[in-house]
Amino acid sequence: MINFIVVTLYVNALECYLKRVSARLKGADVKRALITGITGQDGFYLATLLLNKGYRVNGMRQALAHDDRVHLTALLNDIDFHYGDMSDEDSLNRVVAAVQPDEVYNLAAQSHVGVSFSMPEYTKNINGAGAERLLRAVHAYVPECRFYQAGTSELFGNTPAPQNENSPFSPQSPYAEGKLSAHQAVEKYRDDKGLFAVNGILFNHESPKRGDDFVTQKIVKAAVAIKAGRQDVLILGNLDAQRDWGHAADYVEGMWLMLQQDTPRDFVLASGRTCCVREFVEDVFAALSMPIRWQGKGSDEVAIFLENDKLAVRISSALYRPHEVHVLQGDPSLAKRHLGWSAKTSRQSLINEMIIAAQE
Ligand code: F7E
Repeated sequence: MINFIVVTLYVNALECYLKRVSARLKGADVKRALITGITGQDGFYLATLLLNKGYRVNGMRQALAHDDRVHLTALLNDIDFHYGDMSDEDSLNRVVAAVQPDEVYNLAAQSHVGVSFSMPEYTKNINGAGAERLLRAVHAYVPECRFYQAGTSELFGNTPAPQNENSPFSPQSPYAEGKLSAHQAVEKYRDDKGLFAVNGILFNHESPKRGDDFVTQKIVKAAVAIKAGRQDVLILGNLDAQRDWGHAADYVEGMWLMLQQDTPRDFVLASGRTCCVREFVEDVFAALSMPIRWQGKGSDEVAIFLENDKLAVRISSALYRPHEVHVLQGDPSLAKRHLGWSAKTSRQSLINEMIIAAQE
């Protein structure tokens, strides 16, 4: 059995490698993709998917003092990188004109909702005006190109769950305000200018590549460090927030599918399930065989390890957001019907995969 699995993995890897080599050799016949924000979590999974489909993948990256391609190490030789920035219209024009992409995936963003309250102007410039700059460049240089905009469930704010494509938007943060203007810019370029442009309204999606400041990765890495004796306690903000968490690898498949349709249309991608931060914490500690119990209320709530009564989690009110989005739970039925898409990875498998990666 093990031999069979090893051979299958080997054949799959060989097939992907041959597709990439043949894509490089075929040159002009091959589809060209441009991914902004390629150095983030979704950039890694999307680049991997497109390379395996034989695309020529171009990635836009910022000129930073450090090499920000750490997630992409395994793919460095397969991606063509271009310097550019969502705040710099000339750079976007230059990159789009040089690449002549068939498909653009705009994943670039200041993606941290909490940070957006401290940097509202910057966030709106990158997430909102930046998307419109890129749409302008695409419309000017490659009007036949298909355009994917990374939209977000944060657009719904506190609109009652479950949220779908018809639920009203009610942004609660500068992050969501910026994303709303990007969403509207996509509609404008699609409806008024005939561009094949779509908004993917994606609910939270995580993976071992998730940044350390997002709550899932923060919980997983802290729990692993506590187990290894490298950290004492996990400090969190609002435990009551409910999120619909899926695996990023599943969601990039949905992005690609949206651009393969006959007509452009916006879709919600979500698992359809939700749980609160508190439950996610319990699941992570349980997966590490370190069960906890909760006691107290509000900012005095704590979690205690059952085994030794030691403190596991406490709250810092500094980590609360000025405005919170309370319950996000997506209804992905339209994506299921039209794209044949669904979120395959369970929350438990996601947690297990993140734990294994954090332990390496
Ligand atoms: O927070 C609560 C926090 O920062 C999730 C981005 O990809 O998904 C992500 O945005 C929840 C919030 O993600 C801590 O208040 C409690 O309610 O992991 P997060 P997010 O804000 O949901 C959406 C769909 C996007 O589009 C975004 O780009 O967890 N929470 N304690 C905490 N959150 C953080 N970060 N840190 C805490 O200590």
